[in-house]
Amino acid sequence: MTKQMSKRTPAVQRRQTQQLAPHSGEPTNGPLTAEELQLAVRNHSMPLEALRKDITPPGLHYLVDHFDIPFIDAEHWHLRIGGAVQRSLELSLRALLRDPSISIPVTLECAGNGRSLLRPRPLSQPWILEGVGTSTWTGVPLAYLLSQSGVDEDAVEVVFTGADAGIQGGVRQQYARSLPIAEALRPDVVLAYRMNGAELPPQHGYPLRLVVPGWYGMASVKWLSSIKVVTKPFDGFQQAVAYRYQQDADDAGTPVTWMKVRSLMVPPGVPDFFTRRRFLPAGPVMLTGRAWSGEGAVQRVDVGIDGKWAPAHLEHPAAPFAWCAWSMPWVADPGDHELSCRATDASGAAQPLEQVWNYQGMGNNAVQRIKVTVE
Ligand SMILES: Nc1nc2c(c(=O)[nH]1)N[C@H]1C(S)=C(S)[C@@H](COP(=O)(O)O)O[C@H]1N2
Ligand SMILES: [Mo]
Repeated sequence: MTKQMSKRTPAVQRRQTQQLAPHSGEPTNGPLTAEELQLAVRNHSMPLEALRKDITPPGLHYLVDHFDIPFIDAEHWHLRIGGAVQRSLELSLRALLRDPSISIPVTLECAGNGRSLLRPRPLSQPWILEGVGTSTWTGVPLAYLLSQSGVDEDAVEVVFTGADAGIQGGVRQQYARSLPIAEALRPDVVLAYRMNGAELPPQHGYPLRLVVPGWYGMASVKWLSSIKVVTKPFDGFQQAVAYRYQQDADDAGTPVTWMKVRSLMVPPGVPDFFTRRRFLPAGPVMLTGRAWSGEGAVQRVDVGIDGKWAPAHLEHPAAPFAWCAWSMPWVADPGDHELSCRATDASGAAQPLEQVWNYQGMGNNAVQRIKVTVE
């Protein structure tokens, strides 16, 4: 096994993977650590009651910044497009604002969403279930700019580098990710300068970010400083080491790409402050939520009441890569109950009832379970 892995894993990548363990720690069943708390308060999630809205209201969209937020002076900022292109470009924000633009509602979800529910728990940003949000992104289609620069025939990927820098897994880096050329040329991949009609907030990538509809959030590079077309697959840390489905630290694994199918429910009733257990009166209640998938449109959502499943009513999404609303009436009878929801997409994939574990805690789309007390 080790031999086979070393054949598939470049030496530099293996060295980086080995460095991952001492810096982030082995998965644990122990209590939440101070480091996880520190990450959790910087990188906030979306309160589940915001699932009521098609578009997540300002400030409630989830947030993940690996390093520090770079505060960029847009007057002096330029986007560089180069590498395997016919014409290198250097564009100011003012120039980009004059280019053709699109506005597109997109549901973004962090690939680590659900991580802290895994047993054992991979140590990183300790998402529970709410690492998600939907915004309308406005900006220039990436394909338009790539057509302006002209892409060489032997191009295989496009590398996006952010202005934020730091150290992860012992490796000093600027946050950078790549996309296969075919994905980069999709008409709906956008270089966004507006979020829900307003200027991009500093924490969401001002002055310009990439948005890749359907992919987990790590692909949507914020604070873009350069775009480079390359003729060999990119092997930067966030591509080759982080964001992989691995069984252990030495497993080269497979890359994290499209969002898996998931549904979430607005917890009904009111919460207890400390435990967040839900309390509601007996009688009819409308259970509602949202569902999405990057791998194929959501086709059904089933709602489970104490393990008995029934299909929910499903609405059409506002756009192909925006979540859709679902609802199901329930007559709550007194006592303790467990509510859950489970989506199935056009690829035939359904959310698992039990966890599917991996070393980095990626793509845990196991069904949500909500404990309620009906009074
Ligand atoms: N430059 C840069 N881009 C980034 C990140 C980052 O740390 N730096 N985080 C990524 C991750 S892991 C996610 S899930 C999304 C989060 O986007 P949001 O904070 O706007 O919700 O941004 C991605 N783009
Ligand atoms: Mo993420």
